[in-house]
Amino acid sequence: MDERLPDASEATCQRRARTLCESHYAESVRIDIVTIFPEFFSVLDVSLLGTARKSGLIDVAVHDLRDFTHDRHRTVDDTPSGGGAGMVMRPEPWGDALDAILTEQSTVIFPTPAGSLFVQKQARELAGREHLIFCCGRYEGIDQRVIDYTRTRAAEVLELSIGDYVLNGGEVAVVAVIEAVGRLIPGVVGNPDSLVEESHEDGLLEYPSYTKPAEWRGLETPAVLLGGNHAAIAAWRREQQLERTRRVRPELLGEG
Ligand code: 6GU
Repeated sequence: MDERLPDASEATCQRRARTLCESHYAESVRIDIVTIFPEFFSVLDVSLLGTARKSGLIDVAVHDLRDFTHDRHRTVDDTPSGGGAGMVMRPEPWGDALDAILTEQSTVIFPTPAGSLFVQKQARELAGREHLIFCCGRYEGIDQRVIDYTRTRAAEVLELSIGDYVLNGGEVAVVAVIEAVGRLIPGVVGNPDSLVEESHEDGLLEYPSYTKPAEWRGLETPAVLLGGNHAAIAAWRREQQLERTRRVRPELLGEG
């Protein structure tokens, strides 16, 4: 059967388009998540990412870390060596979970407030990987030997933070990273043009947007946007990007 016939499913067409024009991207991106709160990740069933999963562009599996424990209480944590507050996740369940999931092609991500800052450039890099594993720590973190051991087994290991504040665990951060990465996988966002003029894509914040009506509650849409002069509109938007970035995030311009 000629696979170009219109009865090929939309997913098949999208996969083929990706294979043809973006040959460095895998057929489908596989994502494994290890967590003690699998139910947290039901959010990945909805919206854009839910659609991408149903169409086979992203293949997500969520694993319960407690399934890799061997004691009656399904223990995952213990007191910190050397003393101190809180609890640390024991290495054994993590080792067994990663043994079951990891390959030499895997990129393994440990979300932690002690990691390097996750930024758009990294989202673009991760969108080109074929297998991502997210290891969600809770409590005071995971025994460091898990991360050090995994570095000897995986293609790459990253410790990533999503910002300078503390969350109770990596789950919310992982949802944020998966959304940022997932929308850059070819075929996930219907119109790829909408990925171009966004905040952070060119190192600047996005310009302000307006739609109809031209006047609302006494507030006018800037006249330049209604004049049809495309060069003038592009110049105005660039100016707005620079003004906004300088005001809100001067460090992005090296002016911090
Ligand atoms: Cl990745 N994890 C936790 N627990 N807190 C964070 C974070 C990650 N990024 C910022 N705060």
